[in-house]
Amino acid sequence: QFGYQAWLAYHPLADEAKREAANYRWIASCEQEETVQAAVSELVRGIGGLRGEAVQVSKEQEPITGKGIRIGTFKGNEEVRLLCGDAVERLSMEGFVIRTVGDITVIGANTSAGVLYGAFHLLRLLALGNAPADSDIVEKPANGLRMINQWDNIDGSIERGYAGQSIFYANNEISYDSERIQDYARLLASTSVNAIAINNVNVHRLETMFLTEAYLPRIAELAAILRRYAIKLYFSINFASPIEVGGLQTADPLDAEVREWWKSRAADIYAAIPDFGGFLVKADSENRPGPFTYGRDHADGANMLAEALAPYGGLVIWRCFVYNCKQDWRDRTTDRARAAYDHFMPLDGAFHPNVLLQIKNGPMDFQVREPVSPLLGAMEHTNQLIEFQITQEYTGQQRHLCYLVPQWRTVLDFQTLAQGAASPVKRIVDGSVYGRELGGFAAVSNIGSDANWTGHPLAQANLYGYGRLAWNPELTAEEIAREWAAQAIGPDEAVIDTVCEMLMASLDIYESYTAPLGVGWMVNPNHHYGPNVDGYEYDRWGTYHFADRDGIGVNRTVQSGTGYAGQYIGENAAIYESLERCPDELLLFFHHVPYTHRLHSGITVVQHIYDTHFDGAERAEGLVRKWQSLTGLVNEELYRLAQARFSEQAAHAKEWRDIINTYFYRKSGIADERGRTIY
Ligand code: BDP
Repeated sequence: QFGYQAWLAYHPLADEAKREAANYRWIASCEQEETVQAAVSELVRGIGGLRGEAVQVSKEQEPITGKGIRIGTFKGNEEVRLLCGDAVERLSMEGFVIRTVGDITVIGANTSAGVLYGAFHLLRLLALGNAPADSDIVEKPANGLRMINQWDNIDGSIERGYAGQSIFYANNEISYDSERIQDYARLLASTSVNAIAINNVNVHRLETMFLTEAYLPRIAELAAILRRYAIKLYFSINFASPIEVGGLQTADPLDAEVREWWKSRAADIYAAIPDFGGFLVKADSENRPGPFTYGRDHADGANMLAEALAPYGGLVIWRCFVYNCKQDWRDRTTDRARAAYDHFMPLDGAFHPNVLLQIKNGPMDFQVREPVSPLLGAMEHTNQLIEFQITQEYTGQQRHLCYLVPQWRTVLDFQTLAQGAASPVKRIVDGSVYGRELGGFAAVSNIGSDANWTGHPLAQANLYGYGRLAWNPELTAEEIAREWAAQAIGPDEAVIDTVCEMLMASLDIYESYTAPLGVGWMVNPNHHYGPNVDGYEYDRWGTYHFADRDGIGVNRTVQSGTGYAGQYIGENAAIYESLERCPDELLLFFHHVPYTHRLHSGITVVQHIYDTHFDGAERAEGLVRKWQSLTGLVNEELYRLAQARFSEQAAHAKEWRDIINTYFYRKSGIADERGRTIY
């Protein structure tokens, strides 16, 4: 079956020179430590697959001849340390060295995690045929925390999951196939992920009990599988646990009994899982309990938990997705886009050192196009994690192709102007702009029990790309696409070119036939799939386009709108505030304009809507033809699976086109300049 091995498929190398580069005869390691051993087994598996011949594992003492690998930590393997030379001095905790010394390639690191990353790095180079004959590589991750959030529920369902059921739970039990979890851990670790929160941020009744004896032993077993791959386990907690689990009268974060209760829960958890990562918390959001109930703020809530976890080195990851989901649009200060900043900016500096704020990439909710959250970069004295959504809730639900790495790159490269022009989002979240020790990436996973993990086989590229960017946000979307395609699909250059072209075009195609000019939200309520222009327009979720017969868009200016544009720093605020300067792709996010308003591109807003929707649907059809050109060139199952999705996408893109175009034609009464049929 195609896809289970994903980018760790290790297709045999056909090219003679590339095979020669992978021609290792032996691997030597003298450490029993489990993560070092995991690294050794990965090398055995990977090199064996690439060269189609088994590689021998050897103990350090044996005489070894021919080309081989020595691998280990500097502390545990003297030989490795010596071979790594002065690179040893330059390494961070998770970094690694790969060096060729004669016949030997040495992989060395300060920690076993670094050793594992080094092994995966070498394997990637070999699989891509990029391994230099003379390696002298020193790598370290840009971000300390590289986290995955599972939105899995204990009943086996996954909130916003599009690839089957949970691999962690079934029938209201923690229930899993250890091998599958291990393979997931391998996939994650190979891209650099080092943390995972194992349950949905919306914590239901049974998951609230995770911090009790009823569940901890089983969770500890999960943690043990993940630990081997250097991944720390976290779970999401329910802020009202003291009441729901502890039988207390209150969950008030300033109540002494409540604080004690959390401290003893932390003691229990760490007794079961000594390296437990910490808590992920969604509070006072979409009907979840939180500190507001007690008249306390989010720093009070987070700090209470932080105090309980601090003695063990645990972290509190506190989400900033806090807004009023029952708002009244007539009150302009309740603009949902403003909410995270309004709630959290005043608390800058109030959080304990082991708290990180997890901030969605945009101010709304993972739309195909949003501006960058103005909270990123605004809080000088607070640790920040950026949150992406790998699962394609609003971007085609893994039925449409939508390669998200280009979107993430745009976000990461955005200049916040926090400290002048050298403060892009990537430097904010890695902690370097404000000299913060903790920071990084979090993202909602897109996997499930489907044999190929992600449903749409090409959606694997998003999971892969996420981890790669978390390690190195300088990698381009194109490089990452090529890496994924070559490793997952195979080494045929023509195939790789076609697949990359499709991946690289996909975000723009999807944006074209869905929501125009940054307006977002034209989807069916609840499940969020398919076009529905007014789906959210007249309810209280705060997600509006304000289209009427005269115009469209949300006025978020300071001068006459909600004031949201003013949350940005300096020139950014000025650009978004100005109708003339605001970039086209975000125009309707910041301004309400007549349909006849001319964009920088020279065409009117309504004509832009028509053009992009015709064009997007056509290009979706083009994806079907592109994929057909790969008939017989890729694995049959892969071909069939993707083909079905591309056909569905093309059909649904037409539906999007027709519904959106018809809506705006009837609202505006303005005909398509090019005379195409709109009903
Ligand atoms: C939204 C999802 C919802 C999540 C929420 C969140 O629709 O299912 O619970 O985000 O991030 O995108 O908490």
